[in-house]
Amino acid sequence: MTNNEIANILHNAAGSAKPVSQMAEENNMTLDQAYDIQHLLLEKREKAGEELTGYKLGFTSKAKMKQMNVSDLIWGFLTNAMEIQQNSVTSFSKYIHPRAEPEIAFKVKRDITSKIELEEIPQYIESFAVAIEIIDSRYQNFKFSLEDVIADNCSSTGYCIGNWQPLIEDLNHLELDLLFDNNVVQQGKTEAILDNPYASVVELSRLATEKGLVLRKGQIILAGAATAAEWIKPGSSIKATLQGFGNVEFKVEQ
Ligand code: OOG
Ligand code: MG
Repeated sequence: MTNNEIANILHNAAGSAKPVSQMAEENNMTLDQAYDIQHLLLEKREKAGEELTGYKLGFTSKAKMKQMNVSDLIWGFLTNAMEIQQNSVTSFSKYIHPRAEPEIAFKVKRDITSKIELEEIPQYIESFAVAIEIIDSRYQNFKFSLEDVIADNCSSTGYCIGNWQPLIEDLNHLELDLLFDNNVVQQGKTEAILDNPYASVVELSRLATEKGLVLRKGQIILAGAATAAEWIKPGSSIKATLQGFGNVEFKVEQ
């Protein structure tokens, strides 16, 4: 299959909420090719009127790598159609088999055009917030190889961001939990994300600018889950709490 054929299958699977088979192995897909397919997905969404709002990282915590049995950092794109407003209601029927993850989001302060270092974070990032990501693999049984998941835009589906907070020097050692109907279902610590969530920004700056992409002022970055992901049940209230920095919540209707 051509890259565009694979991208069409994944694009339609997302649109119709119907899962498809993995395609990397039978097509001998390389990592570069997987990112090219991901880029075609972005073009298809842009053609349909969606706008790029930022990027996400995946497998930045050991809990996630272990859960999905994949051990390399991955990144994908986010669009405005994926945003879920705080305290709003989203419909379960839009998804195939959605999972939720507690995350930290960052907002870019100044265009990032090359790899930045940890010390430069305050020059390039203006704020952070507690966030929830909904991931919804387009593959049957939520099973994939590294190439398959990258081609599928790293399972990106939805994100909900809490109130933006001015940057603090050290984001480590904060409890970051996921709650369903106010019961804790996953408990994590911020440093589970690459030993320092700010390291996600550094990694993305390297990976994205290697591909010639600019991380634009105002765009958001999801640093990757601090814990394993939890299956979303229809009718639940999904909440993430970040110790000392509030929470973010939305509801999934039946
Ligand atoms: C891939 C996306 C992983 C994260 O935060 O680690 C991810 C998946 O598990 O489907 O979003
Ligand atoms: Mg995630």
